[in-house]
Amino acid sequence: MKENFEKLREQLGNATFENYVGLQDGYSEMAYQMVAHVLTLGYATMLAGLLYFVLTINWVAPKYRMSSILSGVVMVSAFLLLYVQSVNWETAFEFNTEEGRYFLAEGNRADLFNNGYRYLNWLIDVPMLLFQILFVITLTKSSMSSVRNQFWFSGAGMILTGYVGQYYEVTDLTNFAIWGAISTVFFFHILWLMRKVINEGKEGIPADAASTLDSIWWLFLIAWMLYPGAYLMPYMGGIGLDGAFFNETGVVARQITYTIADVASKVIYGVLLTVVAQKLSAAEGFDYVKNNS
Ligand code: RET
Repeated sequence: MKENFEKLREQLGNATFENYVGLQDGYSEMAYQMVAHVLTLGYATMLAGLLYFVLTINWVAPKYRMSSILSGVVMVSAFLLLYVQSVNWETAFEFNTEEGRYFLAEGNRADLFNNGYRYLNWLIDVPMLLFQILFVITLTKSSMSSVRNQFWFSGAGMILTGYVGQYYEVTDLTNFAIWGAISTVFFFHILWLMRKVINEGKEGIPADAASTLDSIWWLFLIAWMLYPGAYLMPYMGGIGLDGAFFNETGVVARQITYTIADVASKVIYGVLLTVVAQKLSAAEGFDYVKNNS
Protein backbone atom coordinates (compact mmCIF):
# COMPACT_ATOMS: atom_id res chain seq x y z
CA MET A 1 0.00 0.00 0.00
CA LYS A 2 2.95 2.30 0.69
CA GLU A 3 3.76 2.87 -3.03
CA ASN A 4 0.23 3.95 -3.87
CA PHE A 5 -0.55 5.75 -0.69
CA GLU A 6 -0.53 9.34 -2.01
CA LYS A 7 -2.97 8.44 -4.75
CA LEU A 8 -5.25 6.51 -2.39
CA ARG A 9 -5.16 9.38 0.03
CA GLU A 10 -6.31 11.81 -2.64
CA GLN A 11 -9.21 9.51 -3.41
CA LEU A 12 -10.23 8.57 0.12
CA GLY A 13 -9.08 11.35 2.46
CA ASN A 14 -10.32 10.82 6.02
CA ALA A 15 -12.03 7.51 5.24
CA THR A 16 -11.24 4.68 7.69
CA PHE A 17 -8.76 1.93 6.87
CA GLU A 18 -11.45 -0.54 5.80
CA ASN A 19 -11.89 1.61 2.67
CA TYR A 20 -8.16 1.85 1.94
CA VAL A 21 -7.92 -1.92 2.07
CA GLY A 22 -11.09 -2.21 -0.04
CA LEU A 23 -9.77 0.06 -2.78
CA GLN A 24 -6.19 -1.17 -2.90
CA ASP A 25 -6.28 -4.93 -2.22
CA GLY A 26 -9.95 -5.81 -1.93
CA TYR A 27 -11.32 -8.54 0.32
CA SER A 28 -11.24 -12.29 -0.11
CA GLU A 29 -14.56 -14.12 0.07
CA MET A 30 -13.66 -15.39 3.52
CA ALA A 31 -12.76 -12.00 4.97
CA TYR A 32 -15.80 -10.29 3.45
CA GLN A 33 -18.24 -12.93 4.67
CA MET A 34 -16.70 -13.16 8.13
CA VAL A 35 -17.37 -9.46 8.65
CA ALA A 36 -20.90 -9.76 7.23
CA HIS A 37 -21.63 -12.73 9.49
CA VAL A 38 -20.17 -11.30 12.65
CA LEU A 39 -22.16 -8.07 12.17
CA THR A 40 -25.33 -10.13 11.74
CA LEU A 41 -24.50 -12.18 14.83
CA GLY A 42 -24.18 -8.88 16.70
CA TYR A 43 -27.64 -7.54 15.91
CA ALA A 44 -29.31 -10.94 16.28
CA THR A 45 -27.85 -11.22 19.79
CA MET A 46 -29.26 -7.81 20.72
CA LEU A 47 -32.76 -8.94 19.71
CA ALA A 48 -32.37 -12.16 21.70
CA GLY A 49 -31.13 -10.11 24.67
CA LEU A 50 -34.19 -7.86 24.43
CA LEU A 51 -36.44 -10.90 24.75
CA TYR A 52 -34.52 -12.06 27.82
CA PHE A 53 -34.69 -8.70 29.61
CA VAL A 54 -38.41 -8.28 28.91
CA LEU A 55 -39.26 -11.79 30.03
CA THR A 56 -37.22 -11.71 33.26
CA ILE A 57 -38.26 -8.27 34.47
CA ASN A 58 -40.71 -9.61 37.08
CA TRP A 59 -38.18 -12.04 38.50
CA VAL A 60 -36.67 -9.27 40.59
CA ALA A 61 -38.18 -6.98 43.24
CA PRO A 62 -39.76 -3.80 41.76
CA LYS A 63 -36.96 -1.47 42.90
CA TYR A 64 -34.45 -3.35 40.70
CA ARG A 65 -36.56 -3.36 37.53
CA MET A 66 -35.07 -0.17 36.14
CA SER A 67 -31.93 -2.21 35.44
CA SER A 68 -33.88 -4.49 33.08
CA ILE A 69 -35.56 -1.49 31.46
CA LEU A 70 -32.18 0.14 30.76
CA SER A 71 -30.87 -3.12 29.30
CA GLY A 72 -33.95 -3.11 27.04
CA VAL A 73 -33.16 0.45 25.89
CA VAL A 74 -29.56 -0.58 25.16
CA MET A 75 -30.74 -3.65 23.19
CA VAL A 76 -33.07 -1.62 20.95
CA SER A 77 -30.52 1.07 20.16
CA ALA A 78 -27.72 -1.47 19.59
CA PHE A 79 -29.93 -3.63 17.41
CA LEU A 80 -30.74 -0.72 15.11
CA LEU A 81 -27.18 0.55 14.91
CA LEU A 82 -25.66 -2.86 14.25
CA TYR A 83 -28.22 -3.47 11.56
CA VAL A 84 -27.29 -0.18 9.87
CA GLN A 85 -23.59 -1.02 10.28
CA SER A 86 -24.19 -4.32 8.53
CA VAL A 87 -26.05 -2.67 5.61
CA ASN A 88 -23.18 -0.18 5.41
CA TRP A 89 -20.69 -3.05 4.96
CA GLU A 90 -22.79 -4.55 2.18
CA THR A 91 -23.23 -1.31 0.23
CA ALA A 92 -19.59 -0.26 0.61
CA PHE A 93 -18.05 -3.23 -1.23
CA GLU A 94 -19.07 -5.28 -4.24
CA PHE A 95 -17.85 -8.49 -5.76
CA ASN A 96 -15.58 -8.20 -8.78
CA THR A 97 -15.84 -11.33 -10.92
CA GLU A 98 -12.58 -10.73 -12.77
CA GLU A 99 -10.50 -10.49 -9.63
CA GLY A 100 -12.60 -12.84 -7.53
CA ARG A 101 -12.50 -10.34 -4.67
CA TYR A 102 -14.69 -7.63 -3.15
CA PHE A 103 -13.62 -4.05 -3.92
CA LEU A 104 -14.90 -0.64 -2.87
CA ALA A 105 -18.22 -0.20 -4.68
CA GLU A 106 -18.65 2.58 -7.22
CA GLY A 107 -21.74 4.43 -8.43
CA ASN A 108 -24.30 6.58 -6.71
CA ARG A 109 -25.60 3.94 -4.30
CA ALA A 110 -22.14 3.25 -2.96
CA ASP A 111 -21.27 4.46 0.51
CA LEU A 112 -17.87 4.40 2.19
CA PHE A 113 -17.58 2.18 5.24
CA ASN A 114 -17.41 3.94 8.58
CA ASN A 115 -17.49 2.84 12.21
CA GLY A 116 -18.94 6.18 13.28
CA TYR A 117 -22.42 4.71 13.77
CA ARG A 118 -21.01 2.68 16.58
CA TYR A 119 -19.51 5.64 18.34
CA LEU A 120 -22.78 7.56 18.25
CA ASN A 121 -24.64 4.51 19.52
CA TRP A 122 -22.21 4.36 22.46
CA LEU A 123 -23.23 7.90 23.29
CA ILE A 124 -26.60 6.43 24.27
CA ASP A 125 -25.45 3.06 25.55
CA VAL A 126 -22.41 3.99 27.64
CA PRO A 127 -24.31 6.32 30.03
CA MET A 128 -27.17 3.79 30.21
CA LEU A 129 -24.82 0.91 31.07
CA LEU A 130 -22.98 2.94 33.69
CA PHE A 131 -26.22 4.23 35.13
CA GLN A 132 -27.79 0.80 35.23
CA ILE A 133 -25.61 -0.60 38.01
CA LEU A 134 -26.70 2.27 40.28
CA PHE A 135 -30.21 0.79 40.34
CA VAL A 136 -28.93 -2.55 41.62
CA ILE A 137 -26.34 -1.58 44.21
CA THR A 138 -26.64 0.71 47.23
CA LEU A 139 -23.87 3.28 47.58
CA THR A 140 -22.60 3.48 51.15
CA LYS A 141 -20.37 6.57 50.93
CA SER A 142 -20.62 8.38 47.58
CA SER A 143 -23.63 10.42 46.54
CA MET A 144 -25.73 8.87 43.79
CA SER A 145 -26.19 12.12 41.86
CA SER A 146 -22.48 12.92 41.91
CA VAL A 147 -21.52 9.44 40.63
CA ARG A 148 -24.23 9.62 37.98
CA ASN A 149 -23.04 13.03 36.74
CA GLN A 150 -19.42 11.89 36.61
CA PHE A 151 -20.46 8.80 34.62
CA TRP A 152 -22.38 10.90 32.10
CA PHE A 153 -19.64 13.48 31.80
CA SER A 154 -16.71 11.11 31.33
CA GLY A 155 -18.74 8.67 29.23
CA ALA A 156 -19.69 11.37 26.74
CA GLY A 157 -16.19 12.91 26.84
CA MET A 158 -14.55 9.55 26.12
CA ILE A 159 -16.74 8.81 23.12
CA LEU A 160 -16.83 12.22 21.48
CA THR A 161 -13.04 12.60 21.58
CA GLY A 162 -12.63 9.02 20.27
CA TYR A 163 -15.15 9.75 17.50
CA VAL A 164 -13.07 12.69 16.30
CA GLY A 165 -9.85 10.66 16.59
CA GLN A 166 -11.05 7.76 14.45
CA TYR A 167 -11.33 9.99 11.38
CA TYR A 168 -7.55 10.39 11.48
CA GLU A 169 -6.66 6.71 11.73
CA VAL A 170 -5.01 6.61 8.30
CA THR A 171 -4.09 10.15 7.39
CA ASP A 172 -2.86 11.82 10.56
CA LEU A 173 -1.38 9.60 13.24
CA THR A 174 -0.54 12.53 15.52
CA ASN A 175 -4.15 13.62 15.75
CA PHE A 176 -5.25 10.00 16.02
CA ALA A 177 -2.95 9.52 19.02
CA ILE A 178 -3.79 12.83 20.72
CA TRP A 179 -7.58 12.38 20.55
CA GLY A 180 -7.17 8.75 21.58
CA ALA A 181 -5.07 9.79 24.59
CA ILE A 182 -7.62 12.39 25.74
CA SER A 183 -10.34 9.76 25.40
CA THR A 184 -8.24 7.37 27.51
CA VAL A 185 -8.05 9.88 30.37
CA PHE A 186 -11.87 9.88 30.54
CA PHE A 187 -11.80 6.08 30.29
CA PHE A 188 -9.49 5.74 33.31
CA HIS A 189 -11.77 8.01 35.29
CA ILE A 190 -14.72 5.72 34.46
CA LEU A 191 -12.76 2.61 35.48
CA TRP A 192 -11.74 4.17 38.78
CA LEU A 193 -15.31 5.25 39.52
CA MET A 194 -16.78 1.87 38.61
CA ARG A 195 -14.30 0.10 40.91
CA LYS A 196 -15.38 2.43 43.72
CA VAL A 197 -19.09 1.84 43.04
CA ILE A 198 -18.61 -1.94 43.06
CA ASN A 199 -16.56 -1.84 46.29
CA GLU A 200 -19.28 0.13 48.03
CA GLY A 201 -22.00 -2.09 46.57
CA LYS A 202 -20.39 -5.21 48.04
CA GLU A 203 -20.71 -3.94 51.60
CA GLY A 204 -23.39 -5.64 53.66
CA ILE A 205 -24.87 -7.87 50.92
CA PRO A 206 -24.94 -11.70 50.83
CA ALA A 207 -21.63 -13.29 49.84
CA ASP A 208 -22.94 -14.88 46.63
CA ALA A 209 -24.31 -11.53 45.40
CA ALA A 210 -20.96 -9.89 46.27
CA SER A 211 -19.08 -12.51 44.28
CA THR A 212 -21.30 -11.91 41.23
CA LEU A 213 -20.48 -8.20 41.58
CA ASP A 214 -16.80 -9.13 41.42
CA SER A 215 -17.43 -11.06 38.21
CA ILE A 216 -19.16 -7.96 36.83
CA TRP A 217 -16.03 -5.94 37.57
CA TRP A 218 -13.78 -8.32 35.62
CA LEU A 219 -16.24 -8.56 32.74
CA PHE A 220 -16.52 -4.77 32.69
CA LEU A 221 -12.77 -4.25 32.72
CA ILE A 222 -11.96 -6.76 29.98
CA ALA A 223 -14.93 -5.97 27.72
CA TRP A 224 -14.44 -2.21 27.83
CA MET A 225 -10.69 -2.52 27.14
CA LEU A 226 -11.52 -4.22 23.84
CA TYR A 227 -12.90 -0.97 22.39
CA PRO A 228 -9.60 0.95 22.51
CA GLY A 229 -8.03 -2.25 21.11
CA ALA A 230 -10.38 -2.04 18.12
CA TYR A 231 -9.55 1.67 17.71
CA LEU A 232 -5.86 0.78 17.45
CA MET A 233 -6.43 -2.34 15.34
CA PRO A 234 -4.79 -1.17 12.06
CA TYR A 235 -1.54 -0.70 14.02
CA MET A 236 -1.68 -3.79 16.25
CA GLY A 237 0.71 -5.56 13.88
CA GLY A 238 3.20 -2.67 13.64
CA ILE A 239 2.96 1.07 13.04
CA GLY A 240 2.74 2.02 9.36
CA LEU A 241 0.93 0.97 6.22
CA ASP A 242 2.81 -2.30 5.86
CA GLY A 243 2.08 -3.53 9.40
CA ALA A 244 0.67 -7.05 9.74
CA PHE A 245 -2.81 -5.69 10.53
CA PHE A 246 -3.18 -2.90 7.99
CA ASN A 247 -5.06 -5.29 5.70
CA GLU A 248 -8.10 -7.57 5.63
CA THR A 249 -6.88 -9.46 8.71
CA GLY A 250 -7.06 -6.25 10.71
CA VAL A 251 -10.49 -5.40 9.27
CA VAL A 252 -11.92 -8.80 10.27
CA ALA A 253 -10.19 -8.66 13.67
CA ARG A 254 -11.68 -5.24 14.36
CA GLN A 255 -15.28 -6.30 13.70
CA ILE A 256 -14.88 -9.53 15.69
CA THR A 257 -13.40 -7.54 18.59
CA TYR A 258 -16.31 -5.06 18.49
CA THR A 259 -18.86 -7.87 18.45
CA ILE A 260 -17.31 -9.73 21.40
CA ALA A 261 -17.09 -6.42 23.29
CA ASP A 262 -20.71 -5.54 22.48
CA VAL A 263 -22.12 -8.88 23.55
CA ALA A 264 -20.06 -8.86 26.77
CA SER A 265 -20.54 -5.22 27.78
CA LYS A 266 -24.24 -5.01 26.98
CA VAL A 267 -25.84 -8.47 27.09
CA ILE A 268 -23.73 -10.51 29.55
CA TYR A 269 -23.32 -7.46 31.82
CA GLY A 270 -27.12 -6.96 31.87
CA VAL A 271 -27.70 -10.65 32.58
CA LEU A 272 -25.22 -10.60 35.48
CA LEU A 273 -26.86 -7.49 36.93
CA THR A 274 -30.21 -9.30 36.75
CA VAL A 275 -28.60 -12.21 38.62
CA VAL A 276 -27.35 -9.87 41.37
CA ALA A 277 -30.80 -8.26 41.58
CA GLN A 278 -32.40 -11.71 41.88
CA LYS A 279 -30.08 -12.67 44.73
CA LEU A 280 -30.73 -9.40 46.53
CA SER A 281 -34.49 -9.74 45.96
CA ALA A 282 -34.44 -13.25 47.42
CA ALA A 283 -32.44 -12.05 50.44
CA GLU A 284 -35.04 -9.34 51.00
CA GLY A 285 -37.89 -11.87 50.95
CA PHE A 286 -39.11 -11.33 47.35
CA ASP A 287 -39.74 -14.75 45.87
CA TYR A 288 -40.97 -14.71 42.26
CA VAL A 289 -41.66 -18.43 42.11
CA LYS A 290 -43.72 -18.45 45.32
CA ASN A 291 -45.59 -15.30 44.31
CA ASN A 292 -46.62 -16.87 41.02
CA SER A 293 -47.38 -20.44 41.91
C1 RET B 1 -12.21 4.94 22.26
C2 RET B 1 -11.13 5.83 21.63
C3 RET B 1 -9.76 5.41 21.96
C4 RET B 1 -9.52 5.42 23.44
C5 RET B 1 -10.62 4.79 24.22
C6 RET B 1 -11.85 4.52 23.68
C7 RET B 1 -12.81 3.79 24.54
C8 RET B 1 -14.00 3.32 24.22
C9 RET B 1 -14.88 2.56 25.07
C10 RET B 1 -16.11 2.29 24.60
C11 RET B 1 -17.10 1.54 25.24
C12 RET B 1 -18.25 1.31 24.62
C13 RET B 1 -19.32 0.53 25.13
C14 RET B 1 -20.39 0.44 24.34
C15 RET B 1 -21.52 -0.31 24.67
O1 RET B 1 -22.54 -0.14 24.14
C16 RET B 1 -13.48 5.78 22.22
C17 RET B 1 -12.37 3.72 21.35
C18 RET B 1 -10.31 4.48 25.67
C19 RET B 1 -14.41 2.09 26.39
C20 RET B 1 -19.26 -0.13 26.44
